[in-house]
Amino acid sequence: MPLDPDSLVARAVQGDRGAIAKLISIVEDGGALAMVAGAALHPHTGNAYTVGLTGAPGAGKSSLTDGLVGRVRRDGIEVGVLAIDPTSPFTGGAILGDRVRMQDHATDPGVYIRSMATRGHLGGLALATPQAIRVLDAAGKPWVFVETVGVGQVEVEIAGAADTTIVVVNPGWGDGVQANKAGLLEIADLFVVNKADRDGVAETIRDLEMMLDLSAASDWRPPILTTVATSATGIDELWSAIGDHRAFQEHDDFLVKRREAKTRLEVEAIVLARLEADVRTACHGPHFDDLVAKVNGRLLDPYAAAEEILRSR
Ligand SMILES: Nc1nc2c(ncn2[C@@H]2O[C@H](COP(=O)(O)OP(=O)(O)OP(=O)(O)O)[C@@H](O)[C@H]2O)c(=O)[nH]1
Ligand SMILES: [Mg+2]
Repeated sequence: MPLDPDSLVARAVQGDRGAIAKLISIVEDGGALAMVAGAALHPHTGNAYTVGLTGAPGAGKSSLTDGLVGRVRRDGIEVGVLAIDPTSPFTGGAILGDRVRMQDHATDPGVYIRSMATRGHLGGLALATPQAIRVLDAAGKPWVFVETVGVGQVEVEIAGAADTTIVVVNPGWGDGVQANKAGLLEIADLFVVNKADRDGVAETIRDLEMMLDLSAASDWRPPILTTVATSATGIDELWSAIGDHRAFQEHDDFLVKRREAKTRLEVEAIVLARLEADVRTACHGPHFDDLVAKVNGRLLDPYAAAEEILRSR
């Protein structure tokens, strides 16, 4: 298959799965080709509605996504799924068998499922994910689900960048201090207490309600739903709650403003990544070594050394 981004984009727009796969690999790799592909993609985007699902490892994000995909497909709507896996060094586009429990949909031409891992380039997954979403958007998927493990800051940010963000918890979530609780509370548009077949559902709902009471008032109070993903219980209600949140945002320009804020953050992150790359280049090599030696020899102070680097860029 030719690597020319323009022809890849033209084919992806027609729904060509090979071209979609190739383009996602290109944006996942980052680099010069990713920039060319991004430019070619951009005019074809802006139609997809994105739903982020995040939560602790094993909370049931993939099972819920699987249920939602099934629900969406019953209406004949096409859907794309990105499973972001920061723990894996690379995927080569392979579906991570166990992590993505969506084998049912693997042969459905209306569903495109892909897992993504960082390749260690600047900006990493935080910059690659919105570009991969744009590939699926350009390919005509009206809905894109993005699953991330809500452990690190970056993953929470990726999930929070969606149009609707679902935070998946399990009974017992309120017990003890958990990393990122506040971060997850902040990005949630909807809470799902999954594994509701286990004990402690009512307490978890009560804890969540209390935390919501304490957080700053806003126009949308995240509803708390309960599901048993393994038996598809509560999936219809979840899909309808997603629809409610979408309708709420599409009224009164909330979605337009949210996407504007997201674009602002994305462009800022790209600038930051480029500047970071510049810093790495500037703080490397014989000139830099020489300045460090001078600082250590008390011939120069660290600020003067930094000044010289910035001046000689
Ligand atoms: N009892 C019970 N088990 C569930 C439920 N939902 C998911 N599971 C099980 O929990 C395990 C993890 O489910 P996944 O859907 O892979 O969870 P995940 O959040 O995607 O996991 P990671 O991607 O690895 O972080 C699997 O063994 C599921 O079968 C549920 O509602 N009840
Ligand atoms: Mg998963």
